[in-house]
Amino acid sequence: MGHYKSNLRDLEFNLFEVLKVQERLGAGPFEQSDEETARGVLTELNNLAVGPLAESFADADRNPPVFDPETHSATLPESFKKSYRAAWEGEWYRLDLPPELGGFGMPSTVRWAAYEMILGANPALFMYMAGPSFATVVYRNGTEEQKQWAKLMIERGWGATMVLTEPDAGSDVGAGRTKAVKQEDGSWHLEGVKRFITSADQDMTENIMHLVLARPEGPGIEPKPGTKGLSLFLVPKFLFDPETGEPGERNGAFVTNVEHKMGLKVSTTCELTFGQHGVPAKGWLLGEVHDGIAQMFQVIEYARMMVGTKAIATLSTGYLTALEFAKERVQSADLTRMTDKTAPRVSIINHPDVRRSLMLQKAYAEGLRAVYLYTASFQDRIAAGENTELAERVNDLLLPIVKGVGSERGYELLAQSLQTLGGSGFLQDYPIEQYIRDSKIDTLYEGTTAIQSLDFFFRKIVRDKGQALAYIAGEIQKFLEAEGGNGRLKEERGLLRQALEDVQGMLGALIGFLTSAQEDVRNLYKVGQHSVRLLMSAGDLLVGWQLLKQADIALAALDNGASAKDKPFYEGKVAVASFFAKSVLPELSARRKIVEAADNSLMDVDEAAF
Ligand code: ST9
Ligand code: FAD
Repeated sequence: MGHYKSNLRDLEFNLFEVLKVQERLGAGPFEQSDEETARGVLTELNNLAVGPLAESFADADRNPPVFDPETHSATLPESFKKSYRAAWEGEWYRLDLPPELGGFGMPSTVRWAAYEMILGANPALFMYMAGPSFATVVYRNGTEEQKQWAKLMIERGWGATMVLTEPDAGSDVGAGRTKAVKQEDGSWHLEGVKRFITSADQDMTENIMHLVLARPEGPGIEPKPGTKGLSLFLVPKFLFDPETGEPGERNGAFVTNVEHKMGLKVSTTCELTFGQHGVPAKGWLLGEVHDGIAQMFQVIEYARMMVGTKAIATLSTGYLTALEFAKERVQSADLTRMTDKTAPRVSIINHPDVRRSLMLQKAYAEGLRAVYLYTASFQDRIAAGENTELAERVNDLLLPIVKGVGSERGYELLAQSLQTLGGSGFLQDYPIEQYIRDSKIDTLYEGTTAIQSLDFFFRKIVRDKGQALAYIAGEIQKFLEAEGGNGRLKEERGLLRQALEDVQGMLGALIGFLTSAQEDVRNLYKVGQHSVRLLMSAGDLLVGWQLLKQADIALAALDNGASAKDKPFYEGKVAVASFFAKSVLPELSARRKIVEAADNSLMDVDEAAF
């Protein structure tokens, strides 16, 4: 058995008992699938994930890729390649493809539930499988010829990358300087250095298609500053026969370094240099429109969902590892008999503090899972053409929560998973230390937490004129008014009502600062000081709501005489919802007070005084 502990029961609960995805299957874009196929996909991927995919997780960490600067190539460990082959040969990448590219027509909810298991078992493996998924973006935006390339990318199993970051352009993508000079044959020559590019070299696929943001130059092209002046170019590692895809000459995009990292070591993080090794780096403008940042955001939105799901998947396996340990490890007497030196020693799950920590881990692991699957349910609505405009807005609003809150809480709570194991948690005998190292990246790439919080406030709330947010607040309100659970969990509903008011209060304060910035522009600093607090609080509100919604369903299942096997599962749902409402949601009132009392003294502190 590998390291990975999946939670298939909870995934199925979310999909079939909470979101009721079966009602969507068999119709419209999901015509090809039914409940049995969906359950079959989950079961098969579960077996694959806990088995062959998880198998190389530790080995590939201890024996990371080797970079050869002479040949500009990275060699991956054999154990990892074996896991990759197992995933590839199962053709699981087809889950992500539309039917016209050979996909299964499976809804986003089922897909992300399935991906959670791959991401929990071996996240880098999922990332190396980006080729077919990125090909769909090429297909959607490309010329007729590029649509054919997209098909070749899938058929021939190429790798793919997203190439934005440069040494001086990280969060600020618009500061990028890599340029693309137009050639007479319609192609472009790229020049510049990109940094931190995931999967930019590996020895598992015959070719790699780089999706590169660069500044176009040439006759008739007006330079524009910032992100709006960037275009998206397709730059293959090897030039290829456009009919067959057969790789030919080496293109001039060379990996010039592979970083040594804290974690996620088997995922190559590369410096990628264009046009500086005596060979031009040929690229082709995607779709012949200079709209690179909008095109790249189609990839970024997917990747942000992936990063959040990866973090939540890792927290879940961390929690289940801690739980198993806590049931077995015997240490100390029960607290009520602490003075009795002859009292029997108990397993540590009996200690109140261990319970508190485990229940908090469970709350975020299961609550955040519910949040990402709820988000995916709006992607299902978009695909089904159901109230598309609103569904897009809500999906957009929720993405920074999935990515920003998922990654922050995942990392924070994994420290608690490790703590549960005591000193043993610090050892490489258990996977949690690697989980922590591998998941730290989730708060950083695809937009740091601060960037997510600014996106959440300025773009997803203010620019949206609060429409998506009003929808979510309305849904929570409806839940509160429905008074489900036959009068049970009343106190918890009151706490949720208060949490909703607190988040609305924080938001009101930030909107006030934004408005008053028209008189004193420095009031914007107050927004900047508290945007992460707002994002994290909105995340807690959603987790609290989703857990209570699940508790209602669990109570009904218990009332209907749940099986002996299911009883503890449903009881756990009620317990965790109550625990979270009572021990986390009240914190939001204090956070609201902090936000409402915001001033700019922090901004007045001299740099030398830090
Ligand atoms: C990275 C990659 O970090 C890490 C992981 C790689 C993994 C790769 C593989 C993953 C996939 C694998 C799939 C495998 C599947 C296998 C299946 C197996 C079974 N939403 O606000 P403005 C656009 S990559 C949508 O003025 P600034 C929009 O077009 C590096 N669009 O921005 C907008 O125009 P308009 C990641 C958005 O001030 C335009 O941008 N790096 C959004 O110029 C300008 O907007 C980052 O993420 C949005 N939320 O620039 C950078 N926002 O307004 C982080 C903007 O007219 N920095 N647009 O609509 C940012 O995000 C900055 O906020 C900024 C600011 C760059 C956007
Ligand atoms: P900076 O932008 O310099 O940020 C430093 C700090 O300042 C952060 O805490 C940040 O939150 C804060 N900060 C910056 N601007 C603001 C602001 N306006 N307001 C508030 N705080 C701010 N990039 C790709 O293009 N493709 C990839 O495949 C890819 N993979 C990666 C893999 C790894 C392992 C790593 C480490 C990075 C990868 N990246 C990739 C790059 C990644 O997206 C960037 O590292 C990230 O966007 C942050 O940029 P930066 O590292 O330059 O940090």
